[in-house]
Amino acid sequence: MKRRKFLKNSSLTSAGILSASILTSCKTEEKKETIVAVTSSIKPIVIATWNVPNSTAEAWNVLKKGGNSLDAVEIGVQMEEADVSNQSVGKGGRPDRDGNVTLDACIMDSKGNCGAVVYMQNITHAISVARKVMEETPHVMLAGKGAEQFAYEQGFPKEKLLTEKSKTEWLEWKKESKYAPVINIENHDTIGMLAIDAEGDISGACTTSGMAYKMAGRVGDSPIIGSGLFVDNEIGGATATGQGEEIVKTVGSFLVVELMRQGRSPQEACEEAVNRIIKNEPDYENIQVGYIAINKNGETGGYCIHPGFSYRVFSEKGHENVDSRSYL
Ligand code: SD4
Repeated sequence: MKRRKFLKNSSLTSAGILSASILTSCKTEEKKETIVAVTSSIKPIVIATWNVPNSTAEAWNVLKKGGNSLDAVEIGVQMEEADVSNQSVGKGGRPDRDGNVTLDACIMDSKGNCGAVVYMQNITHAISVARKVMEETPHVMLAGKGAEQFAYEQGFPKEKLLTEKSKTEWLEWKKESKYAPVINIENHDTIGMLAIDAEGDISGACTTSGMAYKMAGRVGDSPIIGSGLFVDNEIGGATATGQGEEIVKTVGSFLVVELMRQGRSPQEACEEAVNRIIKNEPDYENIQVGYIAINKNGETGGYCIHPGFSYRVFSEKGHENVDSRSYL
């Protein structure tokens, strides 16, 4: 059989959708010609943990103009970092038990490059410092004072992150100093975001102030590549929220992506990753963990231990908040 292949690329539509059709013409020995059309279309999409419509809308704006997924996730999560009413991310975040707001963030692009900052103070846009670590240094992760110093060198302004509201709540907490994170409240709203652009490239970002009233020096899953976030451009991406210790112990986001590589859907992969935590953690009823995932085809999924977790999806089909399925 002789094969001739024709590749036909359509141009970008106004909605930012790139579609490619591969037409394969097969000539049989009997000179009968059959045309097999294989159509694959790349549709930009962005998803994020929790109900963060401003962030997903901002990221979608980048994608619909033909921007790349790395810019989309960075600009998207910056919205939450700057929003002082979100007390789990950036400025306004709840402090550790000593009253210091310390930020963790990481970013990963479609080529497998990544950058992270951990335990960084006084800088609002931890995600952008993480991106600078990725792009401007030979390293993957900078911590504490080193990360802060690097941020100043890159031109980031020094800012006070502890707001009056978070300070008042912390002072109230200090009266008993009981460390008992309230499910879906004190560990709520860490933003993990995944996007696919018109080229089909996937990037992800994750940023948080971590668990409220954590020990000084504590770092969770969110800035750890493979735990709070993982992207493999051939397969898909995953990101996490909730009690970071459990996510780190199971290398959760990497696990979700590897499960998708083995053929699971994003939904099935998130469910299996949560099940692994439950299997090894007798105290799971007092813990919240949520995963979201996206695969190369733009299919999405999410799963968590306790009800109450949701994730935001923005695609050409619209903008919606999806209540995640849960184990309990
Ligand atoms: C952490 N995973 O530091 C983060 C907390 C979180 O929504 O997700 N908050 O463990």
